[in-house]
Amino acid sequence: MKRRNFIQNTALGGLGVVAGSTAVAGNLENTQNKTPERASTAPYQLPLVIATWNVPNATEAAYNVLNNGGSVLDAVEQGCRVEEANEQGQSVGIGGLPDRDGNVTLDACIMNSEGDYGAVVYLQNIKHPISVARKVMEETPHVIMAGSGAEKFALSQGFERENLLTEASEKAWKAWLIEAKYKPIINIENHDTIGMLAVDSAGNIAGGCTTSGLAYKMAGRVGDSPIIGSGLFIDNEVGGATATGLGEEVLKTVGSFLIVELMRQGRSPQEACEEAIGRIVSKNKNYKDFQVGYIAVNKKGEIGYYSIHEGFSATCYCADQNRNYPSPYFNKS
Ligand code: SD4
Repeated sequence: MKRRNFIQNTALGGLGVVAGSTAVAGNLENTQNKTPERASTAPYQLPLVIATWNVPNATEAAYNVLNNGGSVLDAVEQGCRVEEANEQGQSVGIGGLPDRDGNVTLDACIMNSEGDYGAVVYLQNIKHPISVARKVMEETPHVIMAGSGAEKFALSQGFERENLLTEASEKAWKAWLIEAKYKPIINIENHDTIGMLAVDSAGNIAGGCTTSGLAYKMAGRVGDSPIIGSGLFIDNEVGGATATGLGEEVLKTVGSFLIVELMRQGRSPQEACEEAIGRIVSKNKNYKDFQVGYIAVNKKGEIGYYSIHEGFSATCYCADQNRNYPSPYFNKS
């Protein structure tokens, strides 16, 4: 299903708020009936890579790094770079849809197995924010750099300045300007922000998350993706989680940290993702208007993925198979 259709279908649905673990479990069952292509809930053999949306080239690049003896950190960086460089992807890196003033502004973060973290927010003119985030982590005493300072730092590290607004994205923005509806449009294509988690054969975990954020956002807006604990969190003793969708809702519930902490308390990655989505929908009667999707992995190689609405998917390079799985979801109406 194209994500544009997904949004329309969502808007047409008459929804009632359903909260609580029984309702969530029931919905998962229904989804499984509709979508037999479900990843195993049993632990996968390590190494593995899992990412948000249908991004087989990215998971393959990451898996190849692991297979060649590279680190989990290199794996997620290389995987994320594939989507950042893909001009067709209109929600990450070059080709990303701009804010409503026509500026492409990028957010990204990366976290290693030692608990170190680096991020850039509101970065312009640099195609690979995930790599700049890594430089922030490794080459500075800071964890987050923003805007023109982040750009200046990137240039000092040898990154090149380039125009990230492609013809296609400029055209889409100009069409949007005709009505210029203030409301952010999410889920406007069939893949989006990439959040990626990698686990090596020793069980070490790293993650990355990179996005151009919501299309036509207000200038200056920053989402969840670069914020530790919201768009991404890794605890090498437990597991990792990452998010996609309406960042404001992920931020308000500190979703990725929540998932990791739930796994620490004994929940499976699947149960933890469902609980984190349950936390959002039970607090927000407008959940029919936005999408959030989570993926998670634990140290044993169990994976989980769950979203509010149909249309989200996860790509897993697990057990030597690189496959995309439609996500089970909460809203069935
Ligand atoms: C944000 N979470 O900036 C990102 C956007 C996204 O699917 O993931 N869209 O809020």
